[in-house]
Amino acid sequence: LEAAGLAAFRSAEVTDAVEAARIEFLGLKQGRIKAAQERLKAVEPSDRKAYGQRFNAAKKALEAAWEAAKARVDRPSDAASGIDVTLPGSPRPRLGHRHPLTQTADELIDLFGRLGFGVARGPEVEDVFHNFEALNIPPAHPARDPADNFYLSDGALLRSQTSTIQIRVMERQPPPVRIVAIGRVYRPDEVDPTHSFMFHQIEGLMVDRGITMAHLKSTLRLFAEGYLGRDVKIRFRPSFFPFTEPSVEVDMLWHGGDRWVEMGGAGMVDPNVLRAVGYDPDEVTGFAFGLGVERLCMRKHGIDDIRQFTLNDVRFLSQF
Ligand code: FA5
Repeated sequence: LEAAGLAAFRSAEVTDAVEAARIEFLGLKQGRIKAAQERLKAVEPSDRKAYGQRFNAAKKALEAAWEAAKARVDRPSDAASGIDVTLPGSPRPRLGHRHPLTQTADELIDLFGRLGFGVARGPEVEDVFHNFEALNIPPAHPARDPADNFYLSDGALLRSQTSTIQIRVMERQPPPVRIVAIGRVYRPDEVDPTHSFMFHQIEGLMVDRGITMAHLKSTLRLFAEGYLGRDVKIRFRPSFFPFTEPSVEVDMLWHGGDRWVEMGGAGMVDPNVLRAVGYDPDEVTGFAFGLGVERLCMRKHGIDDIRQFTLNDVRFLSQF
């Protein structure tokens, strides 16, 4: 009896099995120990002492085995929990970090912050008024073409440029204004190493009395030197945007490179735009610019394909 009981408690690996063994051997009503105790009455008086001693020892041993089994299943052994404590410690998990574009955005905001620019935001789902109308883009203008925009419904679309934020900021506050805004924009462009259907722009806007192209150029030069280094050159090429007049394309050349690279557009805020938000173009003037964030990041880090930013390849991401 004792040997059978000990074996039952030792082999029990879960609480239910321990309890089953307890009931079989130590149960107060039908347990085998109880039955053995009953049999004590029938033992010849001469043998009773020896039988009693043997009985007590067995009972004690089984009770101890029960306690041990309970302790064992309550706190599973390392083997039962699948942990091998004899293995060497695992290597420290590698720390993640922010996406290169997030790092770039933070850096740009910091640089413009030092030039006195605050930060603005605007919605990615825009209405036709903020994306076109207030930006002096009339209804028949080709920039509104459904083939060049992601329309969601009749009056709503995914913004195609961060210039929408210029309007939202000026609607909210009177001049002077000095802000930058970074955000996603969407265009059904064909994807290639330098074009994506979703990318980021950093928009800048400064409106005050007496703002000129000279302020625009020196702001962008200070920014370019801060971001890419002292030896960077910037160049303005005449261009056209409905919301600026005059308008320029901003090119940059650096580190003795042999090629000017287009970074974005800029210009003096068109008087029609100032009027659309209730500013008086006879009182204030302003400049605005919009630069491609991916392009800036790619130039700085020598990234040759814009698709890398969204592939989520850790071998790429871990380099930043
Ligand atoms: C604009 O979007 C104007 N809103 C910029 C502007 C702002 C002009 C304020 C005047 C005043 P543009 O379409 O050229 O301009 O785009 C600006 C920059 O965004 C480009 O120079 C380029 O760096 C980036 N860009 C444009 N299309 C893509 C694309 N498909 N993928 C990645 N970057 C792009």
